[in-house]
Amino acid sequence: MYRRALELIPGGVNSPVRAMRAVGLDEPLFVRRGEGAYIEDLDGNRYVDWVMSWGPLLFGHADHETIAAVVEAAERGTTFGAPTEAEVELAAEIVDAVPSVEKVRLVSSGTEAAMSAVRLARAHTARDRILKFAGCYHGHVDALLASAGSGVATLGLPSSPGIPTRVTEHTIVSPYNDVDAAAAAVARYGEGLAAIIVEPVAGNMGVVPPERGFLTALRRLCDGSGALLIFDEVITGFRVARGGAQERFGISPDLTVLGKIAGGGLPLAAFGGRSEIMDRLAPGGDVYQAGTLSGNPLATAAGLAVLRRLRDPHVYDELEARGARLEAALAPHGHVQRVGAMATLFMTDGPVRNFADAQACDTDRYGALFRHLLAHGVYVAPSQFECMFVSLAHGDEEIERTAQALADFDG
Ligand code: KE4
Repeated sequence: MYRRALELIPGGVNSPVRAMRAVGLDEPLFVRRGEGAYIEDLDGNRYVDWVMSWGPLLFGHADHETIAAVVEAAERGTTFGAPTEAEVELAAEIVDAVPSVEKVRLVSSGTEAAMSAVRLARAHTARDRILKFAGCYHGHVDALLASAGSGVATLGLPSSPGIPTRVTEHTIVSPYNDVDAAAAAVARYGEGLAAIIVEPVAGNMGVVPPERGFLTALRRLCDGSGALLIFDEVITGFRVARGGAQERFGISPDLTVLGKIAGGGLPLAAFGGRSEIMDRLAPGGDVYQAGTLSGNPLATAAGLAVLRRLRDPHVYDELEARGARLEAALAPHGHVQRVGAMATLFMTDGPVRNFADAQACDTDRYGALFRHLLAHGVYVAPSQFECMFVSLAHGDEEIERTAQALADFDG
């Protein structure tokens, strides 16, 4: 199947990390089905799945309530390109859950949501510059695919061919968890700064929690410079708390980017914030943003089937308890960093405070760990720089299987 895929799809995959090259495999896993905390490959092998499609599946694969809602919606049509009641209901769930969001626009991917939030911030402030943090990923947006130049807080360099340098010249890249560097960047570029965008708990360099005072400092730097604070909560939204990291840490951003869990596993993402900012969007405002499948009836049905269940606070007690049990199982095998139901086992003595620390991990050893766990029926992220995602489908049995496979690895 991979040979056939390679003839038809670049690299045989529709997203690079799936190729599993970062963990030393020359052939990726092809999944036939998922069920609860498990996936099954084309050869019928079953694995405890800690990737869970990179975060969307808080109730596990093929969760019955979600499937039933999608089937019921599909029987009434799959897309209309016109407003539906479900879009309004999903918007209401998001507004009710996420403290800083008064209005929300639904889109189809996290990339689209981040791109739109940046455009809106630039319009609202009539400024061009964006400050982002090395190791944070906000989708493959031209302006945000910028890596740090030499030095600490520098104008970004395109991190991919095909991106004009004049696009990333407006992007400043600073080290995560470094308040002084961020303050220096704002002091140097602040008058032209439209926004600071940050993963409030970083997930794309492995789990790197914000150190005490980091998010508060970013809020203060935005207030002092007139820039907007954008929280990219595509991973953390509805995961680290019902109201995301902004609820957990008590910091209020100006715009929030959401995805993954918000769509219940279907293609849906969103961006939202105060009405005075969001109302700049077309058609009422002059900032253009659009999408054929935005608010798609199947995705909104899946999102509603999930988000409505998150009103039960026991959900987060359970996620925290299971996350803690996973952390205890991982701890003897490396340096673990966890926030709620997202964790990473780093091949280092730790701590991992930023991207440089993460890059210093023994990625060869992580690759060996990945291959060993896969051979023992446990599927973790095929990259050291990703998360393990705990769901309500992961119980003691799945954690025990993982602990046993890990014990064999060290043996
Ligand atoms: P998508 O465009 O992939 O839906 O979302 C982009 C995005 C935005 N913001 C954050 C914080 C994200 O983590 C992501 C996407 N996450 C990656 C894995 N960490 C998706 C996996 C992939 O690229 O295949």
